[in-house]
Amino acid sequence: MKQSFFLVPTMREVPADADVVSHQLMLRAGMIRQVAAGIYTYLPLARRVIRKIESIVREELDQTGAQEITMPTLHPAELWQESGRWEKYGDELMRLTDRHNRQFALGPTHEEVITSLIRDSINSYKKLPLNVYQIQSKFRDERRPRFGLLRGREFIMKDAYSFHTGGESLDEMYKVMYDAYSRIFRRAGLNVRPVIADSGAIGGKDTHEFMALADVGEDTIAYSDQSDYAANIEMAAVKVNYTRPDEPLLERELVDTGDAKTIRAVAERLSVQEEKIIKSLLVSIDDEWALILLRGDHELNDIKLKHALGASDIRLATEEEVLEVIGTEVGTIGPIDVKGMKVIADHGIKSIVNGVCGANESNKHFVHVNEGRDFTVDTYADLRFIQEGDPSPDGKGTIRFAQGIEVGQVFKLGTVYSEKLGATFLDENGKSQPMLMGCYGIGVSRMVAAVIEQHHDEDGIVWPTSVAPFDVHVLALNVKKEEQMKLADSVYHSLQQAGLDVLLDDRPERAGVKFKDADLIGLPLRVAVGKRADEGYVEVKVRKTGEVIEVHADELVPTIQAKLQQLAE
Ligand code: 9G3
Repeated sequence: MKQSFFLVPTMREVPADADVVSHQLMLRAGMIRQVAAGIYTYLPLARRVIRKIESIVREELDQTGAQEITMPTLHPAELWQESGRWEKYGDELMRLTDRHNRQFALGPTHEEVITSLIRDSINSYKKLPLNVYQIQSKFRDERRPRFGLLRGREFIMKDAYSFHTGGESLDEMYKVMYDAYSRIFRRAGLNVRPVIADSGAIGGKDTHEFMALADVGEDTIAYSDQSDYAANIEMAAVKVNYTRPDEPLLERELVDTGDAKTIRAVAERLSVQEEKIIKSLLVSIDDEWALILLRGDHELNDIKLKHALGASDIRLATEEEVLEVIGTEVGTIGPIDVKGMKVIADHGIKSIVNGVCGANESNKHFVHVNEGRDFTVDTYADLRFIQEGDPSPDGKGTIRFAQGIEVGQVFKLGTVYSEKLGATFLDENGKSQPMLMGCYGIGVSRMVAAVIEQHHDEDGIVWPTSVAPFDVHVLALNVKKEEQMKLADSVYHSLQQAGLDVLLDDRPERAGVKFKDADLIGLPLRVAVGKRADEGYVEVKVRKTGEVIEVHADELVPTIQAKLQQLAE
């Protein structure tokens, strides 16, 4: 491809509204241009990277026996009404009406479409298991689209759906997909950790997310420093055996704490450790009030609370509700003599002796408070967020945190959709059963940004060879010099003859501009044809290592092939 014709509008300046490196570099390297918030045009360089990622995905999925289809992005509302998700998903589901005033959704995911297709085309156990996938645009009206392709409103996803007669078959498929994902991300040059994840609103149980480690990642991963345990922070279990210090129980006292409302303020006011304070939260759990107790230095993990109680709707009480229900302001509520509600405590409370808690009276706290004597807990559960330094739940090593970009997820859906949409099969005994389902997603366009987050330096992108938009960047440093242009052309053609993708910078620009653009675009190898063209010598630079060597044009192809091979290892 000759750059003088190629649509790659590079930019020198860093765009103001791009906050993360991958977004900045994709704009500056002329890979994308925004049309509207969270909506982008993929220019040729980005299109080439996506095509390489898609072919890795297709290779790995096709060899598992998954079958590629393409489902529509326009979904009739009826399907989403049948599954009950038309109402459930509010503003995030993009909706429109057609000329006959019929309602449609722009597909954020395709459980409804695929399940209705399978319901109408499969009904015998003999035809299962089945795994179908597509690579298709998705639409989700994110409240705050940001970070370029990392969180867009229209994006490319590979989504697969599998159908099974029973759990064993689903478990097998889950592992097959899990392993295929590990291969896909490794081949794409991504450093990815599979983590135990929360199945969220889509139901189903086993779920793993594949996290590309990156500081800009929005998800926090809790991982062990001595095993392969890793979990999304929301799901990381806390396995700590709390022991109550064997101090003598002191007489409970009511003390004035003035306007101290936060844990820190109360700790300072009473000169006690935060670990000795009983944090009390008034929470509505499926419209019933409950008092949640946590140690002062711990935070409530509402996902764990929801799972622990099998609740579907959890929310913190507002200030007004606290005043109305308990009769005092937030920050002075506590479990002593609290009426008409359950007291649910995180295990961490067991480590408190002679602790502090709100007195359910304005500006007052109790000190020397002890569970059992002064208040009782109805239910203990693991309710807190895991913290760095906690022991790993698998008993090996200590928990550390890392940020990750979710680039893939695998779910066991169970029969959540097949029951709602009537996807049943006749088993060996001719009995009708709902199919078990799994679903598996990869953020294809998000992967482009994740690769850049993991592969860049101060000069620009450093593409792994497996997904680079081209293999080699040939620069004719001075297109006015006939011998340089001639040699650049012949080098360009001999590399293409060798089956390589080559970008030839034949623009009438200064050498400095060409070098900067080459570093920005980040192709794995750069061949500069300059002053020594008349002796037949060119300069090869390895983008990743900065290594520069002078090579005679006659040796160039084998040298380039050897370098590409080395980089791919
Ligand atoms: C919606 C909207 C947003 C959504 C969903 C539905 C996320 C939704 C979860 C999934 C689960 C898997 C198949 C491929 C892999 C992921 N955001 N999810 O269901 F209506 Cl507006 O998409 N689906």
